Amino acid sequence: MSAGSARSGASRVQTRSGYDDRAATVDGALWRQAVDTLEANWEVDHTVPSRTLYPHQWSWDSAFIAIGLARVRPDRAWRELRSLFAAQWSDGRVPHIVFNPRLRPGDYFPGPEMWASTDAPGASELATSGIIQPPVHALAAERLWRLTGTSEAAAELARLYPRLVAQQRYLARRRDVGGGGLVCLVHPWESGLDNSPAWDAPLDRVPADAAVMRTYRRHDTRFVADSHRPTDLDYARYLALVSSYRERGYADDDLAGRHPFLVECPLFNALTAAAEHALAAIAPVVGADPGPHRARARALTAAIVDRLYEPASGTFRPRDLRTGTLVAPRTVLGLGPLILPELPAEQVRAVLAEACSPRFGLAERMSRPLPSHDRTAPDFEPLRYWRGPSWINTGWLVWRGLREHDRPALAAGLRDSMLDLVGRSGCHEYFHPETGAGLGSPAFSWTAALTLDLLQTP
Ligand code: 2M8
Repeated sequence: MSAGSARSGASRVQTRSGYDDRAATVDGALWRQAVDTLEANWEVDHTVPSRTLYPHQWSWDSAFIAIGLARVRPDRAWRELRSLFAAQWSDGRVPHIVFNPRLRPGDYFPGPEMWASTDAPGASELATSGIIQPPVHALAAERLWRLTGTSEAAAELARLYPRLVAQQRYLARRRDVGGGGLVCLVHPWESGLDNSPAWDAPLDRVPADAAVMRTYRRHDTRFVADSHRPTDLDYARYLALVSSYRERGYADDDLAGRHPFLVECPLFNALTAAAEHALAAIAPVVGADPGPHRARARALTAAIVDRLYEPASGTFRPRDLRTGTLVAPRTVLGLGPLILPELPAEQVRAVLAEACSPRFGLAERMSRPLPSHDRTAPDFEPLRYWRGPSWINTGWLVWRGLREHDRPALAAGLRDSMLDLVGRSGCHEYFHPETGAGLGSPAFSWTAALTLDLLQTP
């Protein structure tokens, strides 16, 4: 089915949820499916990424979800952000999972007992994880404000702004382990691209034995084939990293001296800089000075170019602080800096060349969806999670970057490809990068949310 046929059809639609459907003049079936997915995943004060696989609240999922809810239920979008930031720690970190106390133990692994967050100094009273995820929330707040602009929205923004600032301060002050002005990640889960080939080499040095997984019950492989998920050895290493961080109360002092996994990620850092741009836009609304946000965005952009760009290959790649080198794999993480408005022309050209190469296949008319990993690489795996499959959130970020740098034809090609994918296969978590078949959870919230945003942005 072509993009056009996937998106033709209904005029105004009546949704089961009673959501505002004024915008559904085209693309009706897709719109309705996305709206119904979000409705089904709504849980009191937040949206679960998936009822089966991820039944709690996740940090960057909530930001993407708020961007979609802004189109249909701005009240819920603000609620989503409010409930996430209610679990912010006193040092400013926003935990990557906020656990729902109403669920039973075993509904997700690793659950609250493994994280033991409430024992940590400065932690939230709510049970959470102790690690972070990319800070997409300021971007979501800015979008929400722009799309609504009501006095209620201004009040929400005023409440959220100091929390967003504290989140950025945590990243700048506690996580600059490398000393070059960038945020360092201490766990692959912090990147959001858990088993990306980018993390293979740094993760290899984390001592762990896959056999340890016999003592636990993985939750994910009850719902999804083993071959579509991280391996047991990956999980053993993920747990070893959680233990290492937890044992010091999730403190960030002396990470360089003791923590085995330390990486600077181009996507995470680009999103941190994008958050400063969003805060600069928000600041005047709440009576704050945008100047410092602009300065930090500029400094982060310069540090990303300085520390993560390799002129010889023309690529951005994560830096492994344990070796001081850039990792070898060319993954979708390297396209992330395109969202930076002040990315120098040379790097814009380089990222576009990488994206349009056979590795990622970006084009005005795309024959296959954007993969999460270089499809010409020997370790490209079309079914295994972040090692090849196509994801709507990373595609959406690249699409935003293309619009930012005034590439409307490429942006339209990518948008059509994403809408075609969801139109054909549904609101899946991820998609086969060759056939477009749906993979992972079949009712995944950020796919639904960002589909709404794509449909509303011609
Ligand atoms: C995936 O990660 C979680 C751990 O955080 C998992 O595999 O159990 C990732 O895709 C991550 O980016 C996402 O936020 C999370 C929930 O959708 O699932």
